[in-house]
Amino acid sequence: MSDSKPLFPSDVVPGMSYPERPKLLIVDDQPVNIQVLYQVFSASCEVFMATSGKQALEVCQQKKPDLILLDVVMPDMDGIEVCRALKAEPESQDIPVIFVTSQDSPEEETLGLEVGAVDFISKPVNPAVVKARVKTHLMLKVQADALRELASVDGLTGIANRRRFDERIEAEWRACRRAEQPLSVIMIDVDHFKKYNDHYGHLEGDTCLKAVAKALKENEWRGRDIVSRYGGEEFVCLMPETNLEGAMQKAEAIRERLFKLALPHAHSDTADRVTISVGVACTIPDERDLSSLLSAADSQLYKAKEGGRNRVEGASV
Ligand code: GH3
Ligand code: MG
Repeated sequence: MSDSKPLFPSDVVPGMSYPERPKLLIVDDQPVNIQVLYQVFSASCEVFMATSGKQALEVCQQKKPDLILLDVVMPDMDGIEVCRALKAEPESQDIPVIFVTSQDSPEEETLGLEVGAVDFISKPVNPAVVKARVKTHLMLKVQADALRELASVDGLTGIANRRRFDERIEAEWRACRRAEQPLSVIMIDVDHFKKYNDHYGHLEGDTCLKAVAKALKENEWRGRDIVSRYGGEEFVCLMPETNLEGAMQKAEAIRERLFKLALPHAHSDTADRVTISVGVACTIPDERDLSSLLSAADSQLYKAKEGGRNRVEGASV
């Protein structure tokens, strides 16, 4: 039954990149059932297997599969519970889940769809049917990912937008709270930007913002850091598992980099060029609202402005 043809022809949708070997997780407490599905997909997909709900969640965390074929009836944690758990976590909620079930009652199917599954397949599986359905849902996943990506990018500068930042800070607040690690925020505001617009015009203003975004982005960031446009001429960086000292160093490097870029600003009261003021805040997340961290960064930014601009201020909260 197994053939080595890739799941997607190379030209399904121009401009969309489909994974060459999508990662598929097969979950069933009966190894013989896994075997059947393995035969169908081993040639075209990278296949991972789990024989319990708990193991399935572990594999998901480690391997980040593109799609899950999930048995409903399993001892201990059943498929419905596994699906609920996956949909409750931002990291796994977008992975499509297809239930594979031997008892196809409408009630069970309804429950499965309600907890977030995208489809149902009956056992014993028909290889052609399961392959076709998996392919359909993998394609939809790629397209949904592309849309999500588009929705999280700032149109002017091409860096992450506010919406993406809000999502990330919420997730990292929880992650750092669990790990009892510090979370830092760097808030950046262009100095005298109103005068820049007034003097050079709004289009030049836009070009300047693009250059600032590029300079920010080009710093060396760690994997979980994000640089985003917070709104107008304000930018914000998120640095998980980074203490105040580390974030202050980064902030100072950013300020200096922009200064050295020497974008002329003839009407700035601060320098002969475009400068930024930077506010840094760091905390170990707890039961407080994450807005406490953002308003602390904002206060530090205000302090930097008051203190003469083109400078960095920071505090732990
Ligand atoms: P300060 O040094 O105190 O930050 O002064 P400022 O002039 O930078 O601050 P203010 O908040 O008074 O003005 C911000 C200006 O940024 C006003 C607004 O027109 C401009 N601005 C906001 N978004 C954009 C944008 O997308 N493009 C352009 N060109 N200008 C923008
Ligand atoms: Mg400003």
